[in-house]
Amino acid sequence: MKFYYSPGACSLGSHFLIEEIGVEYEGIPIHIKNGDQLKDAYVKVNPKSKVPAILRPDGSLLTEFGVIAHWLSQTYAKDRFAPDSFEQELRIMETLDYIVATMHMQGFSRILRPQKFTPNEADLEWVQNNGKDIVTKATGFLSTQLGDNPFIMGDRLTIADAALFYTMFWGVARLKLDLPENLIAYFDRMSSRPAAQRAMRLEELI
Ligand SMILES: N[C@@H](CCC(=O)N[C@@H](CS)C(=O)NCC(=O)O)C(=O)O
Repeated sequence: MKFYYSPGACSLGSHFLIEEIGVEYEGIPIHIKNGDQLKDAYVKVNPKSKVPAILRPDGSLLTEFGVIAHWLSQTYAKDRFAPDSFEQELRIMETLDYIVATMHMQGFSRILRPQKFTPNEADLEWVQNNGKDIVTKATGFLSTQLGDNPFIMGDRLTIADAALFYTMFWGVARLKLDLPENLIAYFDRMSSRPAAQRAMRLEELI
């Protein structure tokens, strides 16, 4: 299995999950800061020009964070990640999708890449503030959901934690946003897990 990632990008959440599950893989860095995702060599692999992507043992490519996480967990660690019920499965997907589609794509993207949302230099700060508002609302909601639990879905690790881990890597470690205390403590706990330490070390983030 080949795993395509960019150091510190959302693929960090997939990297964490792969390490947590303990499956064998070859990690291939695609440096977004150098535009590697747009170069022919990678476009041939993934025409979407995005990370994460996984070239599976059968030679087929899988993309999209949530789909990759679902495939990894159900293929390599089914017992550990099996939801207790259909309702719980829905809630895990609901949380993961909110983190990726709203908090990451709508919120953090505006903070980290404001130039993608406006051609006007004068609007960049407005776009970033708009992104901060989206992240503030999302983290407020997720902080309430987390409460005093160790993980976002309660007392066990799920694929939604892989999504919350990479977004909190941005919010806590990289941007040092003013976030709810339980989410900061959550990031500290998650990032000290051996799998997170391995993933961050391989991406040269620590
Ligand atoms: N919907 C995709 C989004 C992936 C995505 O936006 N990845 C970013 C890195 S965090 C990327 O590859 N950006 C490169 C670019 O936009 O040129 C997913 O869920 O995997």
